Amino acid sequence: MFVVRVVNKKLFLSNGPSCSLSSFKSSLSWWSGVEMGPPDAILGVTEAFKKDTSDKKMNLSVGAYRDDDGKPFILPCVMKAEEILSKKNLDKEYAGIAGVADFCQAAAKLAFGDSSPVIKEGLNATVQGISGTGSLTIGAHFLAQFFPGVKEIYMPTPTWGNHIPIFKRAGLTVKQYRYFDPKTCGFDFTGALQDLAKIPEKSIILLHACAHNPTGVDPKPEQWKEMSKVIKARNLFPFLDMAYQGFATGDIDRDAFALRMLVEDGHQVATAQSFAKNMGLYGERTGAFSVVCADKDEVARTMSQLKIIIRPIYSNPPIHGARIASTILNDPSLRSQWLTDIKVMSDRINTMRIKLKEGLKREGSSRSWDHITDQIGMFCFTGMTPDQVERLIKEFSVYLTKDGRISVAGVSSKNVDYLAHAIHQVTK
Ligand code: CBA
Repeated sequence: MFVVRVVNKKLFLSNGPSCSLSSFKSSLSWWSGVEMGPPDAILGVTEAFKKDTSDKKMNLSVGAYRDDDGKPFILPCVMKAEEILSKKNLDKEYAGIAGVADFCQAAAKLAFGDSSPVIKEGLNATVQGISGTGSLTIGAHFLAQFFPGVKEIYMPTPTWGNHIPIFKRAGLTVKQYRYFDPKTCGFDFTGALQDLAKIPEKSIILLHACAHNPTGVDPKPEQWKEMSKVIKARNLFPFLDMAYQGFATGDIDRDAFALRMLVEDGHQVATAQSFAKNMGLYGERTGAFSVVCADKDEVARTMSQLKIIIRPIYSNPPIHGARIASTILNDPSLRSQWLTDIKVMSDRINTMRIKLKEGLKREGSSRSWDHITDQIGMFCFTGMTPDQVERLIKEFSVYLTKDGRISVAGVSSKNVDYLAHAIHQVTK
């Protein structure tokens, strides 16, 4: 066996001559068969944006809130929570495998509601996750291992691109149901109901709890109720991705309607929460996965298995974001500041929707852009084609995903007119 040492970029093998790393033949490398992968459909756009030198450039790809100066926004409630935390001189010890306990309980209460029987009777098995993505991943692995029905998950068409690999990699088969109607740029209620009614019994259905990504189109409460009936009739297991609570309507309780209604209807649900958007804790990676159990014994058994899933992946989650979120959620005055902060963000997004629509009219666009103001949440699914998107990027330095989605949260009163002009130029 060779002993390999690298000194000054030279590779030394104890039983042979030394050779330079740069002259190392690629055919001899372990990694010569690694093919170049495509850039991420969403995060890859930001990489291209960064290289653009235009002073007019706009990054409307990733769902990240910006203030009206186009700057990242630290929520005032988060700044106050950080002050409180720094005065506490807390240590940096590991959290338990399931995360910061106060945070987990506060997150579950936020999703299900304080008065929910799930909370009152302690029927939630909740663990902290690495933001929404990590929480979905824990859930996906749990379902892949323990879901007693069909190991198939049905997702809306379209859905957030990352849903598909998250669930596939966990071992579930990913299938789809109709959701968005390109003709109306709205919810395809009839198509969705027809498809749900055909899903094999005892399968899993993925639902966006609110502010559907990428379409910005949510079912109305009465449509949710109809869907709940079909989900019940087919005996499906609903898994709700709740990445935008507060961002759809500016009201955290209204945005929890679908989840709470499903629970009231007797569905045993799972949910993945993210605090990236509604607390602006993007890089802190703060989230939670909850699954509703029948009794406390089931909760204990489920918690034990969730911990077994988490331990080999990352042992235990980061503590800082969870402490911030828990401080905000558990302190009445910070919590009310948070509700104001959310409203500020969602109101600004709505103002940008109105201004963009007005701008397109002013530009002379004869198209209907009503969906810009009808859709909700961070995104607008504009209906632009991939060719039009390409022109927007190349000719106007306006960066967005190929599916025509724009993050309205990235538009400001300073560039909304430029955006309207650019969109009109490529769509007229
Ligand atoms: N679920 C949905 C429906 C999402 O849109 C996102 C974020 C997440 C995960 C989960 P996180 O792990 O950061 O908590 O979010 N989606 C994006 O905002 C972006 O953050 C988006 O632009 O689509 C992303 O990662 O793609």
